[in-house]
Amino acid sequence: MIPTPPVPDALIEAMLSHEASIIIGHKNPDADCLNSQYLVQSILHYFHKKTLLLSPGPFERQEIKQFEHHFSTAIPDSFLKLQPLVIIVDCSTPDRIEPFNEVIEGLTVAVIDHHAAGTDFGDIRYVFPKAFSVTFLIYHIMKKMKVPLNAVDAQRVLFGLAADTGFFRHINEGRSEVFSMVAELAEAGASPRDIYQTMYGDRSYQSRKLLGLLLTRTESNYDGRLLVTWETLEENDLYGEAERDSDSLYAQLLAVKGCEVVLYFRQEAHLRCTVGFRAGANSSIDVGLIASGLGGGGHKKASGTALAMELGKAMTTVIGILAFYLGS
Ligand SMILES: [Mn+2]
Repeated sequence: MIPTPPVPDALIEAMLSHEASIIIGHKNPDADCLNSQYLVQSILHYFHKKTLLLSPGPFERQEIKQFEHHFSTAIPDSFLKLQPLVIIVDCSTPDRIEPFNEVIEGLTVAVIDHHAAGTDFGDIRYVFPKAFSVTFLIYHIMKKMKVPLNAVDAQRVLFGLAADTGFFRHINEGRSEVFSMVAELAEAGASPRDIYQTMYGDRSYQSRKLLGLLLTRTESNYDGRLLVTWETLEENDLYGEAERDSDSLYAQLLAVKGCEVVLYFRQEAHLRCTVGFRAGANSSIDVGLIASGLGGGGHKKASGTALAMELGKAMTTVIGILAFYLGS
């Protein structure tokens, strides 16, 4: 196992000494981010503190739509007057919480995160890149603060862990601490089966058609070491975010023998493309580094960025950069 660093005393003191807290997650929230926000709220409610969940959204993806109504998009003046503590989760750079980064100026900021790259921002930091999810770190906070674990919170911790590990399949040997935690969560009432269904089930017929289309058009580069697929603006408009199942797409393409990196381009507007990067388990290529060089970010095996380019240009540019790592 890899030991988790102790929870900073300053974080606990700040949570207990502030009457109110604003809990912020990154834009384009995922399951780890949202569940982390809920868990921090649970801890603070246990201590009878006031909380505000804040998210830049959007909540278009199928698996998170249902949570949108819990999250505010602005901070009421009455709440700001309480001089709240700001707790930012799952976020490695302040621009990921725009437009809230300006509103919170002057307040004490705590950051709980597990990204390797990023900016050293915030007054109090509990950041451990080797944690598989932020919910994993928050469970440590709950234990340290002696907050009892109920079934709902156990499910949230497990959901974040499952989401950020591709349902545990990205975990290598020597990480028994994760499974010790899973045992405790299961004992407290968390259901891996229900989380699996939420993550991979309940998909529309259209989403399978889109997956088929993206697999069919995939192009192979550098002797099959790089696989590239894309979605045009028209397709992006037609299928929308709700039908997207990137995790399944990446899993299928990374399963190809010899494939080291998968790129998934999506044209979102005339001059805006997003690029998703995934690296295979045995690849030494750090796609987090490549994405951060392009103004994005993420992890060693999974990252993303957005480029102000049309699709063809974005593809040529990024494939060209990959030549440096894969080209012969
Ligand atoms: Mn995360």
